[in-house]
Amino acid sequence: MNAPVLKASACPHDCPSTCALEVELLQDGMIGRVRGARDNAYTAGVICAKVARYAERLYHPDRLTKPLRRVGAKGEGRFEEISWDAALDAVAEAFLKAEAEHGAQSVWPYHYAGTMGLVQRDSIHRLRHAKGYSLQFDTICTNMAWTGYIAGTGKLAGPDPREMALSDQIVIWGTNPVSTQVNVMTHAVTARKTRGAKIIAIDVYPTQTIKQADLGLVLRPGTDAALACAAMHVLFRDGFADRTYLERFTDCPAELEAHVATRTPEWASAITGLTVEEIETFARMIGETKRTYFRLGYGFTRSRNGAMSMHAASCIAAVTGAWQHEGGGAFHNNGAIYTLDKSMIEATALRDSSVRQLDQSQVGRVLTGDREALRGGPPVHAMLIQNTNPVSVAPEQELVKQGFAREDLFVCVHEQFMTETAQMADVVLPATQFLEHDDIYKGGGHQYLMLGAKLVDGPGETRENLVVLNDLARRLGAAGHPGFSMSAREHIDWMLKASDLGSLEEIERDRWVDCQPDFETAHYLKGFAWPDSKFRFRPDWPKVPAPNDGPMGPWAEMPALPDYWPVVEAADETHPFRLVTSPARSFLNSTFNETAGSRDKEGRPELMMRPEDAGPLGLQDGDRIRIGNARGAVLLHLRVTEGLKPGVVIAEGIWPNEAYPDGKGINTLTGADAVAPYGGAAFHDIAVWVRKA
Ligand SMILES: Nc1nc2c(c(=O)[nH]1)N[C@H]1C(S)=C(S)[C@@H](COP(=O)(O)OP(=O)(O)OC[C@H]3O[C@@H](n4cnc5c(=O)[nH]c(N)nc54)[C@H](O)[C@@H]3O)O[C@H]1N2
Ligand SMILES: Nc1nc2c(c(=O)[nH]1)N[C@H]1C(S)=C(S)[C@@H](COP(=O)(O)OP(=O)(O)OC[C@H]3O[C@@H](n4cnc5c(=O)[nH]c(N)nc54)[C@H](O)[C@@H]3O)O[C@H]1N2
Ligand code: SF4
Ligand SMILES: [Mo]
Repeated sequence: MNAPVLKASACPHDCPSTCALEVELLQDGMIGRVRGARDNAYTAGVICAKVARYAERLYHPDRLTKPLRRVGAKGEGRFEEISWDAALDAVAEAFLKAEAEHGAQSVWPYHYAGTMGLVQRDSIHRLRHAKGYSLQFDTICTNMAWTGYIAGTGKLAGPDPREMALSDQIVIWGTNPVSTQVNVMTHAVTARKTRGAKIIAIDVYPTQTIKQADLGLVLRPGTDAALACAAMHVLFRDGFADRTYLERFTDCPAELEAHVATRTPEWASAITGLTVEEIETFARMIGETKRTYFRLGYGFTRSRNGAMSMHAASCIAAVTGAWQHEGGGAFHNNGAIYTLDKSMIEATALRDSSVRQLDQSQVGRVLTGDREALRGGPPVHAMLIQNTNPVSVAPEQELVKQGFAREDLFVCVHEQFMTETAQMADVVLPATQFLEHDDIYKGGGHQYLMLGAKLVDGPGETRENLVVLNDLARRLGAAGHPGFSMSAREHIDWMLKASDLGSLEEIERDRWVDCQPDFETAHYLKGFAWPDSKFRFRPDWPKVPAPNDGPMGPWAEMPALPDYWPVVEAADETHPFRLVTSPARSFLNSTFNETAGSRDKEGRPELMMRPEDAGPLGLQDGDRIRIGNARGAVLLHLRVTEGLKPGVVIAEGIWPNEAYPDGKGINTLTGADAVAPYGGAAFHDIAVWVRKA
């Protein structure tokens, strides 16, 4: 038998690793194993198990293959097959009707990052802008993390992530890379093996990453800024602060030093639940190791004080001057290194900034007519949804479900599977998967721009996002923009050329473009990205560059300097537990929870609780329990787990709602209130009660 042909691709999923892939193409035209590209310096041959077995998802018997129209009641799940023409006509008719009766802003195209491909993910904006439909304010994932990081540095970029392998110490903070971005571990473990580097991990429960660390700190949710301030206290106190660096590169070192003088390890211990000794050890390890790389994740920012926590953690590297050293500094995401011209994909010239921006995380409030969420405009009457599954992943799930059940709302969902959002739709369109269409991807957790070319045909009548949008635009009389007449390959070529990053032909040959800035730029050795070139210990929070109209949430009350800001949803007598909804290793948000390989590994929806908390409630391992708050209640099973902090409970994964005995998913409990200063959803900041069911 001939050996399979290996084809290059890139992982399309919403994961900072954006792995460079090698896909086996078998004799019969099917795909075999998927591997990490060995010659890609960041992927370095390693990918996660769920993508290695991608054939399971590509050839899944439940793939949508035909356009469908609802025949039963809303959400009942009864559909009939129709032709593409009939389906697109129905969508266009509903959109034109909504526009005629309630104005263009009553149509809300809604999307997210189920694919991270720049063409297939972001082409929906072209239709939005061409028609003047409502804008989407993206809040579900990155706001607190990005704002918090930029508050200090002025820019969303940092030291080359490959330098982790050259570091003497890696602090993995508020991310669980063993589960969520495996390549961080590759480089951290290389540093451990080759240079004896230490790995420090900080989380709210004993994750696999914590278990692999030399120092694993388990603290109370939402208290990271207290740990950061106490660490800085010790660094100043014990002579570890780099005063020359501070004078030259930071805005107000003396003020910071005076401020953290009262943020003692004892103070932080009472807030974080860590021992004074743990805090002292952590600070000393950082002080004694100049070449420390802070790999700051998203997890610890999904709290109402999340932007403050991110900023506080990034400040530590400025106090020790770690930024100066190869293998040192603080990294979160490399978004700002890619200077891509997306004007053709998104028709940015047609964007009307007077159009309202509706908050993606508040989709429940928007669809149930909350006036503030509607920004004073008309109700939403029609939606096109691509690459996201809000009925499962969005907060305030009870409102989301009520909203999607509205008889006067028309919903078209373009999907690969019959998700719980697709089940609520009027028209469902079958979508291709990444190996079935062309696209281009940029790594958030590294510095490559990568091509993922079409390798196989999609099943049945599946179509890619771009084609659906172009066809809809023609039916809606909006196809004048040249972007609506281009294929994905033409878009990629146009964008690369306009951005001065080569061409389609070149990236097809080379597979990726390494966009890493030079050492001095990446380490901010020519200064930070503010007018005065200084790192900001004292951010101007309402002026940190942000993607939306202006500050929101209780931003005016944010402390001026790094500090613990007690605005979390605190436990009280009625809600004595703090719930964190961490990612599951075998799922990726709601993706892969349709594949047996992933579901079998995850088991069932469970709540982790320490034995000392379970005992007084009369609860035992495996018990059916109910957890709840004012937003609703969820039924699941108890997993008694050692190593948690008192009063902290963890539910891993976004399981489908139907995996819970009463159909209510974990996001029944999460809130959609906008987090300061630029919005965002506090998925790990929830107070709940727990009872035997
Ligand atoms: N397997 C898997 N991989 C994924 C995902 C997934 O669902 N599953 N999701 C993808 C997506 S969309 C994203 S944005 C990235 C996110 O990737 P990461 O940057 O890793 O962030 P999170 O996955 O949100 O959370 C990581 C960890 O933060 C912890 N955490 C929660 N609250 C706190 C806190 O207050 N303090 C501290 N120190 N830790 C806290 C959680 O327990 C969790 O272990 O991962 C992507 N990769
Ligand atoms: N409780 C809780 N909730 C959370 C989180 C949490 O930690 N806890 N994390 C939040 C975070 S960080 C995020 S980013 C969100 C993400 O939540 P979602 O945006 O829903 O993310 P995914 O599950 O990655 O992708 C959604 C869908 O995109 C579809 N899709 C993939 N590729 C394509 C394509 O090419 N075309 C079309 N039409 N569809 C495609 C997939 O089939 C999948 O059903 O969830 C958030 N929700
Ligand atoms: S680790 Fe992330 S980017 Fe890499 S293959 Fe897995 S999901 Fe894709
Ligand atoms: Mo995310």
